[in-house]
Amino acid sequence: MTYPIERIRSDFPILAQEVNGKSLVYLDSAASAQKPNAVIDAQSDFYRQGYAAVHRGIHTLSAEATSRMEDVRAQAARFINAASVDEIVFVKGTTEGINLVANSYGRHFLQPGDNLIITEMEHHSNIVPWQMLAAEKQLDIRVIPLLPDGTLDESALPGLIDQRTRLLAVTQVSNVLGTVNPLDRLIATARAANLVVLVDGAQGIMHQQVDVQALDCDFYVFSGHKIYGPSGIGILYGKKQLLDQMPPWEGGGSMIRTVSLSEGTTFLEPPWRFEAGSPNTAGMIGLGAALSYVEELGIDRIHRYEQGLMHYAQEALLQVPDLVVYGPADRAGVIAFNLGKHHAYDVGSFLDQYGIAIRTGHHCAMPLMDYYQVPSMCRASLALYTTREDIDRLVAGLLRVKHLLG
Ligand code: 7TS
Repeated sequence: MTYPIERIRSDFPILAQEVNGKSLVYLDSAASAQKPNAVIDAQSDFYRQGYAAVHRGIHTLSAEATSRMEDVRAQAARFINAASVDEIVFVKGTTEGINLVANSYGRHFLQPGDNLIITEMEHHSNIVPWQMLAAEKQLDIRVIPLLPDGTLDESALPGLIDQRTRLLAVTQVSNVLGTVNPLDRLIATARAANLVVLVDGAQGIMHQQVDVQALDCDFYVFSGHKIYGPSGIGILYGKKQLLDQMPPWEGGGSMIRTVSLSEGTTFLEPPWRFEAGSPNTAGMIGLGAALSYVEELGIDRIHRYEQGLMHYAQEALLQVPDLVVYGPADRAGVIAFNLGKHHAYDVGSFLDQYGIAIRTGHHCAMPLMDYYQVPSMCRASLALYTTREDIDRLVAGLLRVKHLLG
């Protein structure tokens, strides 16, 4: 069956607009993806017809909103093949999910003198929470280094692990290089040493099938807004036996069993123990619609389409003189580059004038910029609605910038 790109594009109303007098070429989906009507409508219908506070209500709208929230939890569990719906915690996004693990699991189970392992390609949100924890608990952070081709030096991992290593936190896909990390091998090595493994799925979830049981990771985190859902909602998957042992991170309503001023508080079981306060219910409903949208199209089909497009982009970009592309040939979703010695901001600003939206800067991966010894990079990212015409416009835009700037 051919990939229904025209129909797909018509599902995303924003793509039809002009920016700076040119039809929009949106190549910034890795930062945040656009939303299909199904997501926009699910949220606005909820606000128009179904909105009420969850958990606390006896009235019909409240009970229905609660059951819709729990339906999305079950849907998310199926989407990543979690063993149980109780393993799905609603969070604001990847950043909050990682902070939850660092503050709950990390603070409770890691002891001064312990160490944990990250990689040189992590997004700041999979670095900074661990640095904050390390400072508080006197932990050592060890780093799997990059190789010049933008892959991880896997061979370094066994040498980083010792008796005091407790945890490995690694991204599934680099948000800058598009490197798809060999999670199966990294996790096998970590498992053999009894490490707990957290996978940052922010750039992985939308490009390929994820099966947390097959991966055998302990935690997997992703953001709704990168998989065509709303911002402000995400999922933390945690293995039940770990979540069960973890103390709450934030306290408040909806996460307690009893509260007594004299005897203190008892907490609900996971996942609710980790969901203090009134949640982003509309966001959850939008996320459910987004996961349904992706499921209906088929993640394997999306994967094949995007892979074909990526090959096309890699070939097409060869036409641009002095373009330096970072990262391995085998990549998912993103392609980072610099145009000669020109600053990425200059290149991005020119492209914006032509209606082409890319991301420029350090991409919240300053250690990776340090590795390549550049202050910034340009990054184009692909999504299920990206076309060859978008790539052609990018190439033509870059050729024009090159002509103008020299
Ligand atoms: N991890 C990775 C690998 C990411 O790419 C991002 C966001 C995050 C974590 C944080 O996700 P959040 O939803 O909690 O913000 N990445 C990007 C990006 O590449 N450009 O803008 C945001």
